[in-house]
Amino acid sequence: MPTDKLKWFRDAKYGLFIHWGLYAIPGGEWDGKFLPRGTEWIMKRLAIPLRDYRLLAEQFCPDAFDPYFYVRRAKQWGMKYLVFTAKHHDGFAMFDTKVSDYSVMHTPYGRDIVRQLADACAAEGLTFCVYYSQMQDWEHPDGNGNTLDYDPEKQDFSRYFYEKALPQVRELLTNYGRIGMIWFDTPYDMPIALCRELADAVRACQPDCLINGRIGYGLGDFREAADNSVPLLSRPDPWESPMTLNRTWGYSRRDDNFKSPSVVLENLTRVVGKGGNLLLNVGPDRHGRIPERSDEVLCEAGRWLEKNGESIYGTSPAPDFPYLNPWGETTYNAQTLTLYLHVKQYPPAPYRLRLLGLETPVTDVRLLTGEPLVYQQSYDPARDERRLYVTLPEKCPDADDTVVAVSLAGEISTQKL
Ligand code: JFZ
Repeated sequence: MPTDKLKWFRDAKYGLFIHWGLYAIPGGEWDGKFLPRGTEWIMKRLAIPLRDYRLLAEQFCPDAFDPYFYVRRAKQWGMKYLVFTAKHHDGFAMFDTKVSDYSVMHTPYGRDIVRQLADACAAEGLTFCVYYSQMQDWEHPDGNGNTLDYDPEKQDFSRYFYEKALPQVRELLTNYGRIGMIWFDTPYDMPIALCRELADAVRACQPDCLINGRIGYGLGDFREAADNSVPLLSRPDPWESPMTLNRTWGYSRRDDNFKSPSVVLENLTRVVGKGGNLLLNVGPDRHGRIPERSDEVLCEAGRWLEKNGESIYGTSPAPDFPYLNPWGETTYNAQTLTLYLHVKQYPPAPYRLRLLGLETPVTDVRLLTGEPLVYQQSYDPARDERRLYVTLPEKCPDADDTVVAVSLAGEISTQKL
């Protein structure tokens, strides 16, 4: 069955997104102007002509880039796959491509970044995936998006598609070993026939390579949520939420609005509880260094995952409960019949947690660390209300997220309001 190829993705839960390209060099600043978010869009947003922007290639020489550092950190942070921007909207290839000179091979650095990351992932056992901007390309005369240097009236999108996008996608899927997923983006109004041709090319090269939802028209293998967004309801089919730690995907010299470890974990448990994966982004600087604050935040979240991973990996979509829980989120393991309560807002004395609407009988409640907890499950027939009360220890065990494991007597079911 073709659905099997999604298994690694379903189990992964947490991935590392890396936006890195020429835009890391200006880092959001150009000629005294500053871009507060989305620094990878600097060429377009600050209307930089291609002849000026492409000079950045002459400066590309990341002296601190170490693919093994990225890959080992991703593992330490608890992530199971890595998605790297092989080519973003600016059109610059971070890999060795035969169809264009606009690539990392024509920089002082001169070495294939995708190759090094692919090899490091293979050696370290992390699933390697590539991001490829299939529609927007601000370098090719016929790519979408560059209306400053090129006249849209004279553009022939299919020429760009057959000359650059399609052959580059084939290169990526042919020359770098197993690719777990290809991450397309901003399909806009790309003709559906070309989207189909692109998907067919991917499948012909690597039938098991997943295609994300942003190829458009539902041609992907799973759905991509809107950027930095968490759906309200649980979904049974696999999906992914791309998010960034601050307010930009590419490196920014000034943006230090980093999420705290506890907010990262809140997003992770929310997304995972609803059946999705969190794809969390870092933007390395011109040297290839990951911003220090990103590293700190992800290391702390990683330490939490090392202790509490059971409540994340291997879980299934948690059912929707009839009420929002003021204390936090829930995740669920359908194999072990365990419901995990992620307590972010620790209740004040008498340290009692309430969960409404759980129908399944509970057989045991304990902290993930093993400590048994006193609980009480009741049904009020007059109100048709099911309640579970759990008494937590007086001292909060983990301020970021204390996990309570609730063992159930059977498959979970919840009340609907
Ligand atoms: C796109 C890119 O333009 C951006 O630079 C970055 O790579 C990001 C991951 O993806 O931006 C989007 C795409 C989709 C939405 C928002 C921003 N969306 O659906 O809300």
